[in-house]
Amino acid sequence: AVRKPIVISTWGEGIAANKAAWEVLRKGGRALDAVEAGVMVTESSQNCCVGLGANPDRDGYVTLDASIMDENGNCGSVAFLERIKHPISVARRVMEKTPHVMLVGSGAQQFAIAEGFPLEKPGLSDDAQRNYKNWLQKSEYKPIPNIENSGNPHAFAPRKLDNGDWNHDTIGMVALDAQGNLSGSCTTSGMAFKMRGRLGDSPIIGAGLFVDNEVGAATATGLGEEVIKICGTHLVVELMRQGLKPEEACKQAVERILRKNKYQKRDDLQVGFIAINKQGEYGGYCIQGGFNFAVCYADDHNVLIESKHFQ
Ligand code: SD4
Repeated sequence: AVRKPIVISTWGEGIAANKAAWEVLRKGGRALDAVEAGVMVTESSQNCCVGLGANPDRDGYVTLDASIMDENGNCGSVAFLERIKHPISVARRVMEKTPHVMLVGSGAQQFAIAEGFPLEKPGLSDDAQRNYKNWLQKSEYKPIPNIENSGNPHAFAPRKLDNGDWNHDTIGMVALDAQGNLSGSCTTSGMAFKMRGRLGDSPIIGAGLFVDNEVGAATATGLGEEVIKICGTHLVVELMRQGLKPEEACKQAVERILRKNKYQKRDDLQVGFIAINKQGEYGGYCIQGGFNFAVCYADDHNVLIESKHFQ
């Protein structure tokens, strides 16, 4: 039997995001509406690391990336977007109201304003301000692995940022609705203290997010550069097309990244994928322990699962 509707999303914040998505799905709503409503919760959350409250780039500006994809293979994305609270909704407008797939930077911001999105005040949240000040002391530019809790003795110890948040900056969500249609969303502030202008995988269709309504849907988190290099979520979906279950497809995509890195243990390398298929089966896989994802398919079933990781 097909398990539907179902929604899954990355990290601990996925629980709250799933809740909002579930409100749409349980009433028979469209997966697209669910994945937008879901990640908007994370974008507005004050104590999280996605959206305008997040850590800035190394020049001190918060720049946001987001993408969305529907059951018809339509997609929209925004990148390097500043001072707009809900990049995911702007991405959806790009998909629905323009002949384009991606808008970036000031063009994306102009479009958002023209669509009625408020231009928020510049500046950093108190937490981000503090994190940035700390970072400036050394101004060290290197990725830090995204980890929530560490089951892996070889991985970095779990880390909390000064503001108490776990160190990750993205939410990705994929859903199957009661009609059997798939959609997905992904929204991020990108890697903290990234170079100005840097885009990660999240706004790139086929990297941070991919949906094929015939097969399944996948989203990614972690070091975006590595996800882009293998067209990560497109690969996961194509592996499911060949018959792999979601977890196995995620695992093979992770192994592709590791193979490219010659299986060298790199403490700065974390990538996690999650995926669902048309049957409502789901799974995830990551490089280092400490990646969780949230799974919801009933009013009383919204749980955090620790992803398996490379050993
Ligand atoms: C990026 N993939 O911009 C994002 C970062 C991330 O948890 O997932 N952080 O590369």
